[in-house]
Amino acid sequence: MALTQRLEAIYQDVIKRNPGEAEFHQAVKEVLDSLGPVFVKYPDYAEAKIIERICEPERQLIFRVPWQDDRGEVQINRGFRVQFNSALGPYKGGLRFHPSVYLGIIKFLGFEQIFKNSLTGLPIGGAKGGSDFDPKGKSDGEVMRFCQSFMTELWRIIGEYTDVPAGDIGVGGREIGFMFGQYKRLTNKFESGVITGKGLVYGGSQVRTEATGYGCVYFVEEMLRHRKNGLKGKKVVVSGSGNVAIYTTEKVHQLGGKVIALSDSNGVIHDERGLNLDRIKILKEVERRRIKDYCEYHRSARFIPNGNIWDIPCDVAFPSATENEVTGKDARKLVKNGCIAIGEGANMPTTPEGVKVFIDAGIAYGPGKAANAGGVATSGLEMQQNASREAWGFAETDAKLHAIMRNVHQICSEAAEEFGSPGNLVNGANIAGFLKVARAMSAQGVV
Ligand code: NDP
Ligand code: 2IT
Repeated sequence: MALTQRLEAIYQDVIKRNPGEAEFHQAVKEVLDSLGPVFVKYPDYAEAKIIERICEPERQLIFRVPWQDDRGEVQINRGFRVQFNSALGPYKGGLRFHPSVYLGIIKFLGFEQIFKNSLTGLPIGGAKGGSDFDPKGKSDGEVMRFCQSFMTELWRIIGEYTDVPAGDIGVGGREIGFMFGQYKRLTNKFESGVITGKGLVYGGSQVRTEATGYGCVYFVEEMLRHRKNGLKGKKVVVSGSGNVAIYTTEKVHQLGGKVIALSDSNGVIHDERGLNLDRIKILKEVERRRIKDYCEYHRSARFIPNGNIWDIPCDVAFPSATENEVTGKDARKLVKNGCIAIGEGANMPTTPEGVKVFIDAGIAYGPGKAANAGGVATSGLEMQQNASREAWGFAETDAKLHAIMRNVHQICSEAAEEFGSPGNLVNGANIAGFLKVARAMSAQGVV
């Protein structure tokens, strides 16, 4: 069978075997579309059906999560953990708590995680998990009871050498603490390396909170540096107002750029004079409020209910909320308005049509699996510290994160060049991420 037909057949088979999982199909297609030149150079990988094996998760768990709300009413959610690939190390990837979660979302995220984790250069496999639980509007007690119930199922299949969860949308330091506490009770072990994103007083790593946002900005700065440019003086738009958006904003400000807009699922805040990050941190991290409340404190800012953040002209954009938040139309608008760089803090935030617009326009485009790898990379650094019972300082850990992001950029650029699409970091990330996993899988036999 000709190569393109073979790749198309693999894709059709994925659709057939995983019906109704549109996001998973989308993530697989993007990777398959990059791999043609790899199979020309390495026919052995096609022969050994490496890609077919990568598309099939090694193990998937779906479980009931019952808990009681503050009124004593019983609530039932669904929990997931997809252990996708362990060729490079223990399964590793975050947990997402959001009402939109279903198997197709967890599988797309787990699939992306395989390649992302490979790009970090650290010994970690790929996984993802989560629940359709909505933490919004829940009390601390409700969140704790939910997390304890979730871990009461999950603990059986995780472990320092097996599978190491962390945070994602709706899962931050509070939730990680509750889950670690329950794991400790169930196993009677203080197994630090079983989960990352822990608090600093009980085995967490410096910079993990900041890592995804900082890392994404380091990646964009690197793309711009190669174009003899930088973030200094740039007007920047960041979607979302969660963990990734906040620390993207912080690093952009440190490097001399100005973030003029942020958002949440209710709308957009915009201030051409630049946003005050201290206020945003208080609203979001301490008080757990909505982004529109920012305008109570800053009269020059306006709130645009249900607004489209990509309509706001900017030099650099960081989509940092959720999947498929940048459509083809949005991408055309960004390019038309003079945007020169995109750093994807979120996972798969741009639709395939939007990706094509960015690539065709030749702007600096950092796809999520490369640009947001700093979060999981610093989780890997947390695992290293836990294994050696060390705790590194902030500057030391940040320097390691910075070096990793520069290396991710370099290996993606080199792979893009070597396989015939110089500057195309989508192909570069998919190919560089794939090759390392493929080498490890080949060496480990038919598993
Ligand atoms: P948070 O829960 O801290 O924040 C999520 C933000 O995105 C909120 O502002 C939320 O708004 C918004 N958002 C989420 N879902 C939607 C939606 N369906 N429509 C509109 N807005 C939405 O999550 P993170 O900041 O941790 O994650 C953001 C993105 O970054 C995700 O794609 C995640 O997978 C990715 N990522 C995260 C990493 C990490 O270390 N945390 C690492 C790598 C990638 P609202 O409050 O209104 O829901
Ligand atoms: O998407 C991601 O890379 C994350 N949510 C972080 C995963 C991790 O294990 O730190």
